[in-house]
Amino acid sequence: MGGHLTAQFWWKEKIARDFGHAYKVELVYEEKGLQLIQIFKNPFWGYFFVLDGIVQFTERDEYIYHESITYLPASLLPSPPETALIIGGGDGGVLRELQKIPSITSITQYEVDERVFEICQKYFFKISGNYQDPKVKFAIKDGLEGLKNTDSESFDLIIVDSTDPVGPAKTLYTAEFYQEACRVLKLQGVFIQQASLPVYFPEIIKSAYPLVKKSFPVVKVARAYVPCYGEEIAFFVASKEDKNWFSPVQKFSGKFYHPELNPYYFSIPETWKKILKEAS
Ligand code: AG3
Repeated sequence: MGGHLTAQFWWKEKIARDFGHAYKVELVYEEKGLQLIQIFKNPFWGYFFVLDGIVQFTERDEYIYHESITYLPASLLPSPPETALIIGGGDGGVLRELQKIPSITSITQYEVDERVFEICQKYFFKISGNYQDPKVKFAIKDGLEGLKNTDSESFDLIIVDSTDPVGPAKTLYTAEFYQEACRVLKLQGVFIQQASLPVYFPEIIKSAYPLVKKSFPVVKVARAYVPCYGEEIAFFVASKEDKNWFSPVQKFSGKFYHPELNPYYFSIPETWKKILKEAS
């Protein structure tokens, strides 16, 4: 019989001093390196992946996040995307979605934490794209370092799929990073970066928003509800020219995303507008 002795306990992502988002779990794997990596198993969410105490994705709803961060920026391009850069994304979820886009000819990826990549390939191979694909150039590298060694106007899409700016991801929310990202973005390209959960962690979006705005001519804030985060997640969507935000030029459809959702992503509540106003 498949009986096992792993103990169940309540694990929580700490949100505030007096509040956490709790899951009843079994610990599947844990390792402390560049980041604390934890994999838990929960009957409702399936296996889920945690970095430095922050939930990154669950098997049950990762497609909502990965489709959003891929198709939303891709939908805004005047012609089908060919070249893409992923920064972070070591679980391979963004890669998987990009590989479904037939026009893509080249995908470059910089992931800073080799162990995130290796462990996800082992435990989450089902959600990962294919790293053997000859279109994929993958390197273990800090995203900012990677950008510095990249020619100007190289990419149609830049997708920054990192954890919140607490550990090694801090360099991805700096003025220098945004300047470099803007430099390597094609004139008609689109940049997207997850900006955490504004209702829970407004200080993240407040400190980064002015820096994004300083580097990119056009900056929008988008939102998506990814249930396992317990709150709406924000994205910075930035470009060098204005876009038709509500009516996408490129039409993609996934399990969650479809073109008519663009007005939803780009409509933010007054409370978020206030946060953005306080930021500038
Ligand atoms: N990265 C964004 C997770 C951040 C969520 N923040 C939080 N739970 N406080 C997801 C990586 C998936 N490829």
